[in-house]
Amino acid sequence: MTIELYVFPPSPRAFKVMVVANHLGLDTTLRIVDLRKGQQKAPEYAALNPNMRMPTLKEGDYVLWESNAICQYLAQKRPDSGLWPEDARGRLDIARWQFWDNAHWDPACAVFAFEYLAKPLLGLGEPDMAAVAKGTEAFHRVAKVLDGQLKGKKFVTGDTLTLADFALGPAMNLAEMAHFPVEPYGEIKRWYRTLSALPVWQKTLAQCAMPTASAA
Ligand SMILES: N[C@@H](CCC(=O)N[C@@H](CS)C(=O)NCC(=O)O)C(=O)O
Repeated sequence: MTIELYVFPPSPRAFKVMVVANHLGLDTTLRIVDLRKGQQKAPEYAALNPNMRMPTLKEGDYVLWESNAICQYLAQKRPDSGLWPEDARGRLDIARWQFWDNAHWDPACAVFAFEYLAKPLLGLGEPDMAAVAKGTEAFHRVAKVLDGQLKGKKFVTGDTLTLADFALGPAMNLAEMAHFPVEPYGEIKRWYRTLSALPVWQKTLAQCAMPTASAA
């Protein structure tokens, strides 16, 4: 049975589930939810995801939302991948970074994505520099934590690629375009260079090019 992924591909939260599915070699069908057209608010979609946000996974009658939960669901289909190990402490180490993503990293990055990318895309006017200044403070606070964690490690939890990298890396796809103040963080930049050099990362980026108006 194919796994349906409801996504707006330009979003890092869509990229996150798409890159994990690609890495695992899972058979998926992408269903485009065009946020520019408000398709997340369509009654059929809201019936799947009452938050009226994407991504959402559907496999037969089973429906799951929240990108990091979707990544866990996908990874448990390929236990040998190492993305989501069986041992409790290894798994919790990764889950801790997924929670940290939701609570701290994603919201810090989202300020820049909203001000510099979503606003022009949705015709919402100029960036609010007061919001950017507040976001810059929040970004430095979290970036210091991630940069420190990455010292002496190839990936977030050690030398193995896990769901922690797939949770935190996708936001960095926007770093340059959305002016993330990432310059002082050499470890984050080195880690992201490694991720973005993965063939599966490049393949997913190519899939995530902005859907045209007729693609929905
Ligand atoms: N914590 C959620 C966040 C989902 C989310 O905020 N998605 C945004 C796009 S990046 C969305 O669909 N927004 C539509 C809206 O706010 O109307 C996840 O990781 O899945």
